[in-house]
Amino acid sequence: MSHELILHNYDFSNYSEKVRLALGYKGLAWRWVTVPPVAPKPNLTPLTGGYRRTPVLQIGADIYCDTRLILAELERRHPQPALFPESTRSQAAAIAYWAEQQLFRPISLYVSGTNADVLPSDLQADRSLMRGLPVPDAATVARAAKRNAPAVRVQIAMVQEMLADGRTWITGPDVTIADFAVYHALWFIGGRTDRLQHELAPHPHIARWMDRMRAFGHGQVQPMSPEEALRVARESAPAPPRPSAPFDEDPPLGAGVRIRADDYGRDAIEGQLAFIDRHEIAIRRRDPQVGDVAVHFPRLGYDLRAIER
Ligand SMILES: N[C@@H](CCC(=O)N[C@@H](CS)C(=O)NCC(=O)O)C(=O)O
Repeated sequence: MSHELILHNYDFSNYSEKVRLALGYKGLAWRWVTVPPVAPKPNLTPLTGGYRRTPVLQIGADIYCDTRLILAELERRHPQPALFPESTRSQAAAIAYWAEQQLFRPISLYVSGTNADVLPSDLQADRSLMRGLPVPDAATVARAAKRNAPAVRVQIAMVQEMLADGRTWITGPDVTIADFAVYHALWFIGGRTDRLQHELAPHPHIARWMDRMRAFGHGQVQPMSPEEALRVARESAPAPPRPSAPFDEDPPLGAGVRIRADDYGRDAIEGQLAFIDRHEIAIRRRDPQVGDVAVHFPRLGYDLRAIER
């Protein structure tokens, strides 16, 4: 059974950059499988059961969705150096939530609208459909970029203020998930072109902190084909689940359940509830291409309900 870390990702995906840097920070070896940046993703969905967002971490027949859970799973398997130091754990999670829910969306609209000519031509349409929005024309995309620029500028200044006392990392002396969450949002600004670098230029503390983050690198990475990743899953069995710690309101273990993201990319994944605790939900499912897999999600940010079978 393979315990290689396999990351399904693509180059300009900022959430993937978050995980790639976390792999570098922990000094890990991993395999890179390229997924298409837009749906459909025929070599990914047999593994996830329908989850289409990027990235996804595969370890044998265990599939980890969402970077918040992926970082936690990396920490569980490779605790040092730490991503979740105890003294700042909740503070870091709150800052990471702000970075990914409030800072990143305007950055995404500003950057995508400014770089429309160098991004895949079907990207805007795919992302709008993923959010249940009408497909915009070029003028609408350009207007959205302009409208979101102030929210980007105001929030970049907040990051500069967080670092202004000369601290090394966002919450102080220790690296936390807040650094990775803020970094990948700002990385997206210059990830494709330098047309918006002027937004970062007035902020020397951010520049030095981003240099420190970049220096983590990506660890030791070797490519893998999508077919090989499917074969690894087919030839592996999911790891036995850890003991669960459910709340009274949760469906019972073994129940048929449906889970979906509560924000966007809300494709439903169905299977049997195999594990649940405060932080994680795992669903067991059988797929004609890869056999039994366990698909893992963070609890927060996902909607879980029992289904009639
Ligand atoms: N909460 C998710 C968000 C992931 C996300 O939105 N990723 C973007 C790419 S950077 C995405 O999935 N876009 C659509 C796609 O790649 O299909 C996470 O932390 O993993």
